[in-house]
Amino acid sequence: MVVPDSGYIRIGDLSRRSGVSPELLRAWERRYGLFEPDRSPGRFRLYSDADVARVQAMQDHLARGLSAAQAARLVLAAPTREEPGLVLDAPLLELRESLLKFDEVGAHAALDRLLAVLTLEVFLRDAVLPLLREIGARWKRGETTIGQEHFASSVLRGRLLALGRSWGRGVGPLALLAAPPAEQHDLGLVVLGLGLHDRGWRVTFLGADTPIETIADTARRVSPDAIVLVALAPSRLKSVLPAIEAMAKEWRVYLSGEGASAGIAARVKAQYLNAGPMEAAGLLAETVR
Ligand code: B12
Repeated sequence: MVVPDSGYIRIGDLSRRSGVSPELLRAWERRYGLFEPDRSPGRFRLYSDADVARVQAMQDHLARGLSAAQAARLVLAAPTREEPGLVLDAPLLELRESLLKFDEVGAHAALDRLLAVLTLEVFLRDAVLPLLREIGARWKRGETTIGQEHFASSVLRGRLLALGRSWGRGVGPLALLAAPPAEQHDLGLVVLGLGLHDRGWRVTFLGADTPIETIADTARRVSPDAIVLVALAPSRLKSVLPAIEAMAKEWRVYLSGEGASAGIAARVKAQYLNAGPMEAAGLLAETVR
């Protein structure tokens, strides 16, 4: 039996901290044995920090499209992270909670803590990207409002762009990064830019919803070593294929994001960057020198 104020939490707190309803938490416990809570003297279930981490891991796997049963198998197979407040877990939970509560100051404090202990690569790969995907998955399930999603992505975007301040400075190869008309998702491009800058590249960032002639015009002005376009839906590339083909005759053009494919890239003689933004930074740095 456990003393209630010894760091253990009740199911309502676990639910509030994770954003998962108590009913679903009980279902995960019953069906998959995801937790084995201790009991308070009053027979209430008491959950530990390791349980909080398990819920978080479960959410990450679900956000990647796994079924609940598959996700639970992976979580149970992973070594338990018993220690609370491990480098990533506590500030990441704090960041997520702050963003969902529209608490900008709290979110920046959590980001400060993460940035103080993580390398840029780990920060982006293990904190920012999984969080964005989780927020997207929650929004799709109706658990997060559009306001929460917009707020979270704008706080994160601002912070990431601040990390990219002066990424145009230096002497390394230059990447021109843009999303074509109607494509609003540019966070992956920002992450790519940070990954490239970390590898000595310079970045000219045009971002979301850029007219295709503007991308070509900018390329003529800055002479990039690579142009990377991102699209999460194929339609946003298909409407501008002739212009991309013309650009690919003069520059090395890479197409990325879920809307790109090897087929589309081949049609316009561009390269298909079949990777997430962090891996893409490594690939580009390897191929373009
Ligand atoms: C933040 C966000 C927004 C923000 C974007 C802010 C910004 N400046 O980027 C706003 C609020 C504007 C937005 C709008 C919309 N969004 Co949105 N959004 C997201 C969210 C939460 C995060 C996106 C993100 O940056 N992820 C980080 C990227 C890097 O990870 P990823 O998405 O898993 O991408 C993979 C690949 O596509 C690839 N990749 C993606 N980008 C890049 C970039 C580079 C350079 C490279 C190399 C690779 C790469 O790498 C990843 C694999 O490792 C996602 C949820 C999610 N799953 O991510 C939804 C999501 C992308 N959005 C979605 C939708 C439906 C919309 C809207 C249509 C909603 C609406 N009805 O208005 C609009 C579309 C607007 C438009 N015309 O573009 C869907 C996309 C479905 C689809 N495939 O088309 C998602 C998946 C949500 C969901 N679960 O349904 N969104």
